[in-house]
Amino acid sequence: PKMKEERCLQAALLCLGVLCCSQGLAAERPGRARPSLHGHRDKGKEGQVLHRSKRGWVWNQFFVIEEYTGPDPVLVGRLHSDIDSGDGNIKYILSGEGAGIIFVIDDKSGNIHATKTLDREERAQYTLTAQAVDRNTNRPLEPPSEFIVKVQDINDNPPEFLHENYHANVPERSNVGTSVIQVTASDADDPTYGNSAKLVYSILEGQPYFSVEAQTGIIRTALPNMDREAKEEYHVVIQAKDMGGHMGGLSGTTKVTITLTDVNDNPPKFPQSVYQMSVSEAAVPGEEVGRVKAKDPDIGENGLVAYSIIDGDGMDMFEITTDYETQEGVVKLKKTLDYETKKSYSLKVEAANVHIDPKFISNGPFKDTVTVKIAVEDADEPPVFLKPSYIFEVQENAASGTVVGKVHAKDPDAANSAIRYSIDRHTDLERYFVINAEDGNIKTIKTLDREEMAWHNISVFAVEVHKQHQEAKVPVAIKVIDVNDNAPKFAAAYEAFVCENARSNQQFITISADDKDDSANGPRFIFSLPPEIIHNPNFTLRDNR
Ligand SMILES: *[C@@H]1O[C@H](CO)[C@@H](O)[C@H](O)[C@H]1NC(C)=O
Ligand SMILES: CC(=O)N[C@H]1CO[C@H](CO)[C@@H](O)[C@@H]1O
Ligand SMILES: [Ca+2]
Repeated sequence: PKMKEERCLQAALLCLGVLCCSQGLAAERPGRARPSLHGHRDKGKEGQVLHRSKRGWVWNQFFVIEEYTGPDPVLVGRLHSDIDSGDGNIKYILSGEGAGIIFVIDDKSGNIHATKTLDREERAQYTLTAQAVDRNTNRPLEPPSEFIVKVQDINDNPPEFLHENYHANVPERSNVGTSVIQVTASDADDPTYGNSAKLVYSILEGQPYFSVEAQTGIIRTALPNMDREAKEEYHVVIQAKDMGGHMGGLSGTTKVTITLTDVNDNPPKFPQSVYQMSVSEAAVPGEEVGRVKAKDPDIGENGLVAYSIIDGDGMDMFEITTDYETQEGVVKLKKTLDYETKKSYSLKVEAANVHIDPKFISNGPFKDTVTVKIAVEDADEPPVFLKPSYIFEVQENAASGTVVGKVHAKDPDAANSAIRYSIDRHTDLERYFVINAEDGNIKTIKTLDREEMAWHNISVFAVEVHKQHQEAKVPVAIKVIDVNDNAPKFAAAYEAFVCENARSNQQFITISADDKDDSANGPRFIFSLPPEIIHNPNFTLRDNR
């Protein structure tokens, strides 16, 4: 009831003024302070009087409070003509927007009532026409006049944010006061009247990390050095309150999820100071030896790490590459190792961020180093011949059992196991040779004929006594040295003819010979006539040397 009383009083104060003139209508806009006021105060109902003066109708605006829910229709105002003497001869007629439906007029008293609750946010004003006619003749007594009923705002709408939820990003470690996002609320109430739509923003949740500007709704960072690696997401609740934020105002809230985005504020760090790795001396170059990983809590390119070997006695033997998928440094073998030569290596490996933000250079250096110790493991290696190949010589026709030469192989492993030799039988099908399994001496077991086979190219195996799968093979070329064991032979059986009375010294045949032995034991040949014709004066032989 108290509230109702206040509203009625408010309505009563919103009255209508009238000025007069002799002819026609004069309009005046008195605003909220009215120069002439005829307030009629009936019991419990208030209204305004639209007055007729000698100068005709002067209208003003009627005001009716919105959302009025009293028991009786609310009195909007009252039409009154100066020529109305109160005898009931004048009839007031209302037409226009809402006439007869929302607004009804008592045609005798001129009182206008609103029959329905009005909502300013739905419709803020109605244009109506007032007319005064003679009740008996219906003759207009005044020219019709338009007037407006304005629906007076009350604060019946809370502020509403444009979005129920907002999402925003701001880089971690931003300076205090960095703008994050602007949230905006709207209020359906009349922004031109009172404070019903005057909004003030405040932060309900999210302090001390963020703040909001009361007038603009701009959210800013409020704490220095916020660290994404410590906390990435913040839930902020912003309130908008009307009535300028004062008590009794209506409010609305919105949730803002703020995510800190990453900056490169953390250097990579190895979790340990030494890595131990091992690799077999049998490993081939390019083989992976092991991996190291420096941890970087940053993400994306801020966490990218590249690895390099910056020092150590293994710089020539090993290399490191970066596996960008796993962010690991991959140590690989560059050259073949030999356990018997060097049993361990040491590397100094550096991990460095690829992208460095100059703003955070003081958090650096953005790199770290670690020692990688690599042990070379002894591999079970096959025997090794002292030479990659052997060439021996043996005279043809030499007695079976003649020594051709000696091969020698060694087990390179620390175990240095004993070696056994054998001839690859596929390379000595005729079995010209044998080898002493223990000392590697090769001997003939047949006489050799250079003219039949000048080279015997065979292969010799060496195996470890206890690990027969560890086998090596070496080529052994045996050259058969020539012995002059072949007489020259005439190339053909010669037959020659010579005419009688041939001249003396006439050449009538040339003969030649060849020899199976090699050049040292072959030509030049010496030709001579056999003794039985050596004294025959009729023929001579000349050596064509
Ligand atoms: C055997 O080896 C020697 C020396 O490597 C080579 O000159 C010769 O041509 C080889 N003979 C055969 C039949 O392979
Ligand atoms: C030894 C020999 O046969 N000599 C002969 C050489 O030629 C003359 C003339 O034809 C002969 O009379 C020889 O007997
Ligand atoms: Ca980093």
